[in-house]
Amino acid sequence: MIPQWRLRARFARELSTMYGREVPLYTTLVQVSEEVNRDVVDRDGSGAQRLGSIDRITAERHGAIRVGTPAELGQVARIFGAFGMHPVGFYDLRDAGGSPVPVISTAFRPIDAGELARNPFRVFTSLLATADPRFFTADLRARLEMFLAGRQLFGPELLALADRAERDHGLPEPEAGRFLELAVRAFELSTEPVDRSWYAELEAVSAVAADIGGVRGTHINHLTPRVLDIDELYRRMTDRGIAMIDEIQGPPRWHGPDVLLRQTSFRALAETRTMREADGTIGTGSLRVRFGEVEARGIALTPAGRARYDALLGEVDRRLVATPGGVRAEVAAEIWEKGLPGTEAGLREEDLAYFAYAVNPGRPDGTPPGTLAELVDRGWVTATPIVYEDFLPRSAAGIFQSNLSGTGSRDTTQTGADHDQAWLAAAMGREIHDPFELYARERAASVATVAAELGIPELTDEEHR
Ligand code: OOG
Ligand code: NI
Repeated sequence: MIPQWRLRARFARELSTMYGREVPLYTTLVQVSEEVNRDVVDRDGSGAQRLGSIDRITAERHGAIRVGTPAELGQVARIFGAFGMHPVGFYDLRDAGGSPVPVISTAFRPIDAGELARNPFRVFTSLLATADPRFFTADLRARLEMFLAGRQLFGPELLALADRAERDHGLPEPEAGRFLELAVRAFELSTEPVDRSWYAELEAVSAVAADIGGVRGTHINHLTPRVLDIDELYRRMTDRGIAMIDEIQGPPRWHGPDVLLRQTSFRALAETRTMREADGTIGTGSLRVRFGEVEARGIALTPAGRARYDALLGEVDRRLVATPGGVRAEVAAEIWEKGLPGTEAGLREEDLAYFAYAVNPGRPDGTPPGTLAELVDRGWVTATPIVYEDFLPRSAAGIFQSNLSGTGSRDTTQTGADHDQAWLAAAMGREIHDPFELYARERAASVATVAAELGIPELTDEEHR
């Protein structure tokens, strides 16, 4: 029996091979990321691995896909469920940032610490909001939903193997190999001709709507390796003459600990595609739908830390409006120095970030103190940061937007369709986990272990609530 985590690791590896074959610039991105990671480990030693082992980081990827209907999303959930990847978090990109995208999203990923350490593969998954009248007129919506209802993204054999793997927590060979082959193929770019006028009609609303509803398949639209120094990666890619998007999304470079997530990407490349013309003849055209992204991950923030992050972003925006010509990265770094503690200890003391606790093998003798803060201060217990495993709505919108050819159109006199997390969960028939709860659970479990080992039954992470 091949356990789910091995299936997941193979899935990530095989998708990466497929994507690298089809989008060679992605392979360059992976190579440069690996070079940077080696250099950072040489430079910083074990400190470089404070947020995950180099083995985890080298294998670490996220991908993104987009689907058109709740039924398709439900099938995606079954396939990812087979790999031990569960929906976490809710992202509404219809209002995020300057040019809105007609999707709501979640991310499929492992949810417990052991599984994440084995292989953290995650897929950001977006559902087209066909019912949102700001984007789709009643007529276009009806034709779009008809088109979507008539396609099949995943065949019965793939889905049956997925259900079996999820139920049995793995698959024997040769079924495992067959399952992986079908799963990878389902996320390749289809070679079927694209109906040019249908695609163009949707593109006028949003390039994302066309990418989802203008074709008869889904596809991985980017894969993202993890890098330990994203500023250095950005420099090296630019030195090679590769045009990256203008900015690194997320927190600025600063002297304090890495928190949350920083991302950047190269723009989608024009790829030749076969097109069906209005008169039925087959021609060629070119579409920009696949790109490459890279990310650096930091410490997961608590709700208070996240509120602080959002407030700091707002302050950066206001300052840039008030003083035009400012460089975002510089303004942001300056605001961050004042707005966020510059050390892990500071983040912990203000309960802005999550840490996992463990008894220090070299702890002192005597009677341990009774609070987590004192236990850490006096060397009884270590606090290791918990990695942020999720996404950021504003960064995600930025990644989407930087890859859109036009701004699309939106009727702002209409009221948006009411799609919240509960709606999305019901649409796919699965619970959506709350990221904060997952991090809090990991912290609480670590504290419970410390309490048991040190014989302090009353010790909890209460001081952090
Ligand atoms: C997803 C964009 C979001 C990220 O890393 O924030 C994303 C998409 O383009 O479909 O992947
Ligand atoms: Ni991404």
